[in-house]
Amino acid sequence: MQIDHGVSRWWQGLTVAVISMLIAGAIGCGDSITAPSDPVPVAAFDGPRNGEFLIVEFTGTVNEGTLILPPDLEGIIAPGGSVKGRFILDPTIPDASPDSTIGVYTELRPGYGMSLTIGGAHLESDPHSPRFTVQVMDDHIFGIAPDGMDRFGLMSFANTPLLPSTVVPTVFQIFLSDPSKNAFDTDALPALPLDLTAFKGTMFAVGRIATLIGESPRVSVGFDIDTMTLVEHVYPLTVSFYPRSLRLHDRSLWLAVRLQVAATAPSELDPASLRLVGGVGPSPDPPFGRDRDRDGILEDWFLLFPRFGLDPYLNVGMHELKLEGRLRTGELVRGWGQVSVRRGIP
Ligand SMILES: [Ca+2]
Ligand SMILES: [Ca+2]
Repeated sequence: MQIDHGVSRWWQGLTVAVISMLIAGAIGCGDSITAPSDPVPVAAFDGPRNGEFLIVEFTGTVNEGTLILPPDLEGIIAPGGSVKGRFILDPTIPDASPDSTIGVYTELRPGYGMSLTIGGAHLESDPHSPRFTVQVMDDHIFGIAPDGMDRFGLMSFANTPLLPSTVVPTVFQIFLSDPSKNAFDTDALPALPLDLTAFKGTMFAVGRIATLIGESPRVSVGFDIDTMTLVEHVYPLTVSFYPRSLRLHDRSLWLAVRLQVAATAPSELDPASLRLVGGVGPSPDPPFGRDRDRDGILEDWFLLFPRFGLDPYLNVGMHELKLEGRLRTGELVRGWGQVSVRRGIP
């Protein structure tokens, strides 16, 4: 939804004085937030609610290896079928292994993990309680590599059923292997996407979904990885709304938003790119900032969003409103802030 230009002119009369009153809490901030309602479920592979993350997509092909399918997936997955998936990881997560030849980056927070559409079937890391590990081997010596190997591994140990079947694969993994040991020089998380030419060759860029032997019903599907693409680098945004309590159909012209960008100064943000609840853009007036420590860098930004534009998205109760935009360098910023909504003014 775009904001009409005639509406934009309403903003021209707003002065810094008004915004200052707002920031000082002089108007509209009297209502406290009521108890939060049930937490909003994490959207499947839209990423975590509050964290920095990368979204990397891959494509591939079901290979000619062992194929075991439960009856309800017969004909839905077949050799040569297409594979498309993504993984979501935090590029700042620390290495849990002191061994300098292997990096172990384990994610238990909701929203991280990987997903896969294979033929007509779909699988994801558990969106609420993932057990997702990224493994980076650099000249690492282990069972199948007595002379050492470089390898990038993705492993998801807690998964949803492989829909439309009820089978839950315990094994959901991807390995990009380089026996020449040239792919990595350290066990640090590499820049993504990876150059797959470093891993090309028979069985050097493969994935598998499977149940463990003894689990029933059984599934085992192997696939080759053909491409890898970085889709987004997302930074969290801290968002607060003023006022924090709204009435439906309020005649107020605006809702003020205070925002902070983690890991970067808000001046790196492109204010015109911001969209509230997916479609409402801010006033074109320059954001008003606050320099708490008087070092010349604004820590907070205040922007105004047209209040009436939000009504189609609101009903009575607690809401977490999403604010999304881009840094001037192109990365996505995303955050949620709470407002409570009361019945409309008659
Ligand atoms: Ca290590
Ligand atoms: Ca190496």
